[in-house]
Amino acid sequence: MPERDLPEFIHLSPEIRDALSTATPVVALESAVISHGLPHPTGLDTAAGLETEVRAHSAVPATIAVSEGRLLVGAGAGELARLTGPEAWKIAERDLPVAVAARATGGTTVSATIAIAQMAGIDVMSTGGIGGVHLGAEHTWDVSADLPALARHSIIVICAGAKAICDIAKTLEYLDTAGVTVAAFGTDRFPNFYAVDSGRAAPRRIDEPRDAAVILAAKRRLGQPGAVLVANPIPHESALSADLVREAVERAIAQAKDVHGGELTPALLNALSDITGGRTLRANLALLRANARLASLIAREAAQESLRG
Ligand code: PSU
Ligand code: MN
Repeated sequence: MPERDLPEFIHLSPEIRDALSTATPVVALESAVISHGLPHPTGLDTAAGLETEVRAHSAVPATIAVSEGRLLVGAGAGELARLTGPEAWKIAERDLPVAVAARATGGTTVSATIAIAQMAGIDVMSTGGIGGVHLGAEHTWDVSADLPALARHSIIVICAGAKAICDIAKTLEYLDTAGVTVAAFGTDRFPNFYAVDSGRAAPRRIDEPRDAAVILAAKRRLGQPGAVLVANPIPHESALSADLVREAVERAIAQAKDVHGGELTPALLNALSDITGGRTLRANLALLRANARLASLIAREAAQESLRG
């Protein structure tokens, strides 16, 4: 969408405005990881580290967040620091209108981040793990809003799979039904966040950053809405074993059995870190960084591919 048509409550930083108008590669980053996904102040430090990682690979980071009802594309360090406050909301796509109206401040999840990124004209977004279909969803109906959002927004999303607390088989089935294009990077297996292999085959495989850009361009020319989801396995040296992850997830779910809604994911991630003596947290940081790096390489290709022609 041309920028002049953007609603008045969306604010692009001068750097992002300039980058988009000169076809400079841009990588959108989420901010729920600062407000809710990681302990404070690790989340804030990590967000700064991810921006550095993107710049080191010749792309411009656009961290997306909500500040007093303004949807920021390229939020500054001061604005991001406010996300560690107790009043910060966890903002999914459906919460955006309420956040605007209530002039709220908060971190955006994948669903809200890609909604805003698409409006701004950004083609690539990087996260740790997408939300998915939760284990036990046949009873709780807990399916992350990230999934239908991926079916609606035209963007490349780089992740290490779905969060380890999800039912990967059901998550893959949902993505199939919803028409989300899914490819693992450099592997035939669908990764499992902290672990390299979820036990499921990846729907498709790509081996070059350019492949992701060409696929999104083709998806758009076919008139298909929705995302290209690139599943990038955690680097081997940082990966945890599938058994360790499975046992920790079982214990975390038991600990958080009375937590529901948007609070559940942050509670489970915290419990996992406690149970594993911080090993899941260290793995989370490593995969976030690896995804930001791959996203930068893909953004460089996307900036060259004529994606919006
Ligand atoms: N994965 C993580 N840490 C996180 C999230 C995902 O390792 O903090 C966040 C992302 O912002 C994702 C959101 O979009 O959790 C999904 O939350 P829910 O399951 O409540 O939809
Ligand atoms: Mn949920």
